[in-house]
Amino acid sequence: MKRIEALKQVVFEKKGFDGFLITNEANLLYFMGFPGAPCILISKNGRSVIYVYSVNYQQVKAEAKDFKVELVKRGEDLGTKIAKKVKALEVKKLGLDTIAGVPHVAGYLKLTKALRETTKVKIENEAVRVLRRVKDEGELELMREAGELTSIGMETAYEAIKPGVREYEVAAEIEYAMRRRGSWGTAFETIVASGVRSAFPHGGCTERKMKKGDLVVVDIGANYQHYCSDMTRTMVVGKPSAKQKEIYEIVRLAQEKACRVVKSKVKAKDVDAIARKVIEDAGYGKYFVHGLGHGVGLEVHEPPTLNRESKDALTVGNVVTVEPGIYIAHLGGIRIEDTVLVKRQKAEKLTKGPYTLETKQQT
Ligand SMILES: [Mn+2]
Repeated sequence: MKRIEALKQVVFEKKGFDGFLITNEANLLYFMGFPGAPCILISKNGRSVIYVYSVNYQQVKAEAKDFKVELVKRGEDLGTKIAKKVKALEVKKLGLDTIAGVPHVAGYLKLTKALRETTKVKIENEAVRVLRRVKDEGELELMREAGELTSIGMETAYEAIKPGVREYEVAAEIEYAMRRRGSWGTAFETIVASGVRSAFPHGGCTERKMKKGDLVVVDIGANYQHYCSDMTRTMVVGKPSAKQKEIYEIVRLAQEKACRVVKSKVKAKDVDAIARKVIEDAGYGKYFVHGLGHGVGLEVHEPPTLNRESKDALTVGNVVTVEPGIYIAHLGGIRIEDTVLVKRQKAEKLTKGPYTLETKQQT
């Protein structure tokens, strides 16, 4: 309920709305703590209402004690029902968040049409984002656990990678290890990209068999009670070559230097610049083809953004990734990534693992 109160403060006091409709899935999780409802309506002059279809009615009723729970009956239209409520509450200016940057189109159109004479409907995404990018202690506890589980997964990757093993087999070992220790699932699709495929930053995972000398990019994340983590290590099957070690060292240094400057009040683009400079100075600037990092929380990619164009400044309680990489088409790719918590001084790493190309299977 504290979070709803904080949202009311922002949207009603600062932004001039008198009603707000939450429809974004991650936002709903943030305010409810569990999935299962299509939307929440909050208003200045009434109790917050959770709308729910009959399939989840009992659960929501049991768990969402601070809300009024409204059942959307079979055959009843959600948009019409909300419009009626908005009118009854005499909401004049209704804010609305969106799903993946766009409003739920059909519902949005229906709502604006139904309310065209009584209520102004306006998309407002910043309000919840501003709240969500600063994690509270409860969230941090979950994110530390997600980081812990991810680190266990990575340890498994160091043990599983060897000549002849397939990418999906390594992915299965990783996910199994995380699950065994309490992970609720993965934060995103596990990446185990070997050989030439390691040069694709989002290489996914195929049936390719690993060969001696292959670089392998392993990018994984556990999900713990809906909170994500994100971590990458790069390994070599068998013994790394001098060239692979040389490039690895550049990426490692870029990552270390960037991690060291992550703290409150620092500009996100300056952190990107520090990592980029290490890679540029070594002559590999054009092979670092993405931004340095992104916020992590209920979603694996959320604000703030760490890249050259970012206008974000870091604040205490942000959780972000630091993930420089070098990708060379014929040679392969190397990326090192940790999820870190921004503090007043030195950042706290939520993912932990060795910074080495060498697997545990040196045969
Ligand atoms: Mn990432």
